[in-house]
Amino acid sequence: MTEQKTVYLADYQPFSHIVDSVDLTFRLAPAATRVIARLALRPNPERPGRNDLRLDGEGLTHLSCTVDGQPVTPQIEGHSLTLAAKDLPDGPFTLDTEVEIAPDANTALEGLYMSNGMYCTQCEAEGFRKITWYPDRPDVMSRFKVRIEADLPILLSNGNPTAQGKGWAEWDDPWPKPAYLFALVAGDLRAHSADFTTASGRKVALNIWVRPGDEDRCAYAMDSLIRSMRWDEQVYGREYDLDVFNIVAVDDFNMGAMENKGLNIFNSRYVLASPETATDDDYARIEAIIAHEYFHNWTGNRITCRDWFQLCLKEGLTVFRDHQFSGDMRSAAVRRIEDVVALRARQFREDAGPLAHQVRPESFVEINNFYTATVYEKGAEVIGMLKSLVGDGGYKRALDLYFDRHDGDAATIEDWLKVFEDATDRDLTQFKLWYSEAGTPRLKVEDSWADGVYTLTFTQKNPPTPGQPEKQPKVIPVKVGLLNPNGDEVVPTIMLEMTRAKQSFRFEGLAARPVPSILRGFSAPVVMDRKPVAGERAFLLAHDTDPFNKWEAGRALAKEVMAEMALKGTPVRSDWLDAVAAVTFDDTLDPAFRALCLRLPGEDDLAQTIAATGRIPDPAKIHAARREMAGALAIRLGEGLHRLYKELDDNAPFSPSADQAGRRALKIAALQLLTRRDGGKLAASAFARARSMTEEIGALAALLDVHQGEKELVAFAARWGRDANVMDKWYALQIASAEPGEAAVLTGRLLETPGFDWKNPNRFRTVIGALAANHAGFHHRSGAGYRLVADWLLKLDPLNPQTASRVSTAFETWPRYDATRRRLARAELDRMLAAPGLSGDLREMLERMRAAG
Ligand code: B3K
Ligand code: ZN
Repeated sequence: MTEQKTVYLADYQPFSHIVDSVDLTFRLAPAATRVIARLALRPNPERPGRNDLRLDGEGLTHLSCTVDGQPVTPQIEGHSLTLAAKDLPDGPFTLDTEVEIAPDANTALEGLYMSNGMYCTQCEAEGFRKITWYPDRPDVMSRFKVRIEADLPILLSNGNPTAQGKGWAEWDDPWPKPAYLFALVAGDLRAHSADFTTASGRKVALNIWVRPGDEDRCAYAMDSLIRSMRWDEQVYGREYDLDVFNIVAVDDFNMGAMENKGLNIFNSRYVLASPETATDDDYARIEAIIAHEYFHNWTGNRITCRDWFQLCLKEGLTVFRDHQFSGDMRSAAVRRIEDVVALRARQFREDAGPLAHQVRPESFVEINNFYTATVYEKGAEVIGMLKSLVGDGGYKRALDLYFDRHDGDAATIEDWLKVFEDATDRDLTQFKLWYSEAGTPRLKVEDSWADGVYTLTFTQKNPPTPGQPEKQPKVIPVKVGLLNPNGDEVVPTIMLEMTRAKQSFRFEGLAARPVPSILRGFSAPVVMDRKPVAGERAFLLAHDTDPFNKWEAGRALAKEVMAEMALKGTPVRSDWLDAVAAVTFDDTLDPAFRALCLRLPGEDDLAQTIAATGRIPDPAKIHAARREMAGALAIRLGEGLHRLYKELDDNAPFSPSADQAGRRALKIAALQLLTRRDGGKLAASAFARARSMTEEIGALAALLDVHQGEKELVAFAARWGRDANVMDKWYALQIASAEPGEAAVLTGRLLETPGFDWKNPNRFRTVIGALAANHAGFHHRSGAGYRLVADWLLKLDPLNPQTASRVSTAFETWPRYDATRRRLARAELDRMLAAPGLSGDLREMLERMRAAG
């Protein structure tokens, strides 16, 4: 069991010693790997007096320890090794330790572990302590040299290779780094290789390492890497700084990928792609994650975090950078819409529930529980606002200063904000509240028109969150444009800067009362409250020049209609149907954008919206309303839908380009609606003719949606049964389209299928995640969904606490439902909490969720 201890930001103290260098030798063996470490240490002048040396270590079999060659007997207690100050030299000294670890018994996938016969590591946040005794904290940066001994063909670590022979290899990383960026990989791997020459002429060897047979599925990841490297040079002036850059694909991995210096380790799902196996969404995700991890080389590795409370310093910024990159590579408008959809689905949901926390938390029990949508996605939004406030030029000056001033540092949010203050002369005291106060602000918008003056009045409310009952007004950049009644833009986008609880802005010189387009580009992560003005949303969907707000108008209208249907049982509204029809058949619009407009709001999203207005969402009614809307839309779009489908169903050779992906998205959206009318004829033939995974999965989804597709499911499994990452789609799709009352049973059955490897994080997350995402199924009033998820969390937790803990967020919305559902969910939370031997990871999450009622 993990030690349960709360850590506080306020308690930060620099480490007692400086680690000038680290020399590691690994003698790899599955059950008994020897780790020999030599640390060059000296007292840290920032910590006056003589201090004990306390190193972290977890699950290590301690073998020996010497100081300057003399055996010493350290005190080993809990998860630390301590050498008393009196036994240590007052100047530089060498500490040698030797431990043994068992990678093959490591099911938590943190530290050094094995995946399909290959050794690999995951050290962020605190996994290095499972490898050797070390000050496992990000502000201790040191120069690492590594020697690996193993009877395996490929032996990799960070930095540059310096020497190798049969059964051994040596690596040297010239850049000081914290231990969480350490990595080691050893196995029988094949490379997909390429070269890159940096702007200043440095030659870099690029390799993507995969299992034999997967080499031909790496081209897109490699192409994404090369584009990322170029982009970071061009946009941020950041060059790569080693002779090699290695990426390794691993099948058992707790998250997406990891930015280890010079040796990124990836979940194989986010590397391997071919048209037959990867959907367009997979391609986009691979591009984004490859870029994200690469961008960390500067924002995370060269400049790291002082402590884990500063996690958003590297994650928020790196997400912001990968969003910018994807926007430049693809349609920026479509990317922005997708990012906001994800932000609302994950971060707004988190912010509205018992797990709400600050972008920079001030305390934690298990740091792995804070790799959240708030730290990542809201962290990125906060930077987007900062950029809007200081302008593109100010942003560039601030970032240049950041890299200049802090290269080689372990920095803080204060350091980050200071470069903006120094580069732009702006006081960011109030802005900093975005980092220290949790919760999604609500922005009420009212307008008036009198004597030729148009006035917009904004009121902000910052709702209470756990531990933060009172909030202060925030700085909110509100980008606004105004349209005149015939649809022309009369005031192009301007930024209104809101700093008080209530504020009005006046517009003069307008001939008629304008229609406002507010929060263009989603300029702040807030929920906008605006009483629907008849016809305004349909008008904006037709005329807004800001693509985000154009889409947003349609989305808001759809949500309004769906909420009325679910709450009052009203029929589908024809103004919504007409507005969507107009966009669907507007050939002047980007197909990807039209596909987004055809996508109905999610059921969980609607439940959240309903709950936020103090009402109780009924999952069954929301589900029925959504289906009814889809059915009505299929009828309203009529024959035009068929024409559209035919028109998009061309024979162009496959390309993963955003353009083609957009056409495919619209084609599949059309197919899914058509299937509601023809009972599946077209979809069955589309499945048979599919030339890409996007088409194959799109047709299958359409069939399952109307309870067809049995034959196709069998064919899919026969074809892809040996490819676990592809089969994940097969599992997810079935659970997603299961009837609410059957979803849990089906999920249980799939988990129990012989050969289904639920211990693999991808499998577990896919299947349980699909049930959690089947809103009406997970929240079914029988309680079967809650029970099944709880059973499986309890089963996984002893093996892999991190993944169990992450998946437990399925329960984070429980307080928003009716008394019966709340009672059922609470009982499951209590049952899990009472389980003996619960991990610290899962316990912290369950306790925080349980505290909500
Ligand atoms: N930095 C890693 C995440 C580590 C998660 C540790 N539980 C991946 C990323 O954000 O790029
Ligand atoms: Zn990251």
